[in-house]
Amino acid sequence: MKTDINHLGLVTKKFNEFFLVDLKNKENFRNSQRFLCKVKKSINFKDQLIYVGDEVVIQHIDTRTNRAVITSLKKRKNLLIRPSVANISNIYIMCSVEEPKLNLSQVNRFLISAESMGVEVSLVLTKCDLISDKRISFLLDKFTKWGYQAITLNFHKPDSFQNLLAELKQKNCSIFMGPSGVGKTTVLNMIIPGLKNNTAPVSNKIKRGKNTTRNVELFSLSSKSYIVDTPGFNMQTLNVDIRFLPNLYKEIYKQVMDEGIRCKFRNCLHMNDEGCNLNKSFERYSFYKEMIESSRSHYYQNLED
Ligand SMILES: Nc1nc2c(ncn2[C@@H]2O[C@H](COP(=O)(O)OP(=O)(O)OP(=O)(O)O)[C@@H](O)[C@H]2O)c(=O)[nH]1
Ligand SMILES: [Mg+2]
Ligand SMILES: [Zn+2]
Repeated sequence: MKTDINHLGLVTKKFNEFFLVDLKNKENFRNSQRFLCKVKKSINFKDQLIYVGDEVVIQHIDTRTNRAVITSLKKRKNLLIRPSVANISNIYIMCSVEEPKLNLSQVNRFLISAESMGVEVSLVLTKCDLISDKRISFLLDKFTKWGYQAITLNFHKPDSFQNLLAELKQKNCSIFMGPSGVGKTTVLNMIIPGLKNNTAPVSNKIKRGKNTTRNVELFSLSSKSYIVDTPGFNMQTLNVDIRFLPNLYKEIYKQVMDEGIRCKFRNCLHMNDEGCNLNKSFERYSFYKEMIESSRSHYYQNLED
């Protein structure tokens, strides 16, 4: 059966010039709900590319071959870059407590980069079976001070995964991000019935992940909530305007917004003591300083180029 009616779809996967698109209203097509699509040739999307997470209109649905054509792109709420995903409502930064080892500076960079997207950010600590309860409490305490109630996951405690699933179902479109080998795909396999995506042990010698997941892919958790698995990657240089950096740190944001501290200069970067009223005795201040310094040198580098 072929139909020419417009249907709203969601891009779940992208490869070369093809897109996998799920129908948003599934009632009309009982069996085939996912279509392999190309973009209609005559359409000019003003040079916009289409990404996983985008809402699109599809036409010419062929239920025999499960093919269709994308005829327009809906306005998107936001676009994450590296990896490119559209319309994200929540970012879950995933880090393992061991294998690979927890690297605080890296956790911080992931968090700040996520915060710069302006969506809700959560921190997940995986592989908690590999450390003692005492160490877990220590880490939870640390991240509370950073401004995050970390979620802890443990292979051997299925409840921890079910709690996360319940939370994800309250959200719209969440994304799992973090280094390779921390267990992003493992979590998905635990919470989505029937899903058996490839996972791989971290390498023995250097305890690094093997970049098992190669593509960005979106999975449906319910009719309203989705989750995106991404390939693991290590953070590259942060691409955030230096003026926005202070407020991406919850410890600073809290002092400025809730406690109303004011510095002498309105755009104070809280680096020098002269006229600065920020209380700098919080753990991440050293990371903050480093970030400002390297952003500054990038900024001046770009001016020279
Ligand atoms: N001990 C322990 N191992 C875990 C846990 N969760 C995942 N692993 C193991 O960690 C390894 C890596 O897991 P993956 O799910 O492939 O990691 P990933 O984050 O998807 O990695 P990339 O796709 O490479 O980005 C696998 O061997 C998992 O079995 C856990 O809670 N405890
Ligand atoms: Mg993976
Ligand atoms: Zn200041």
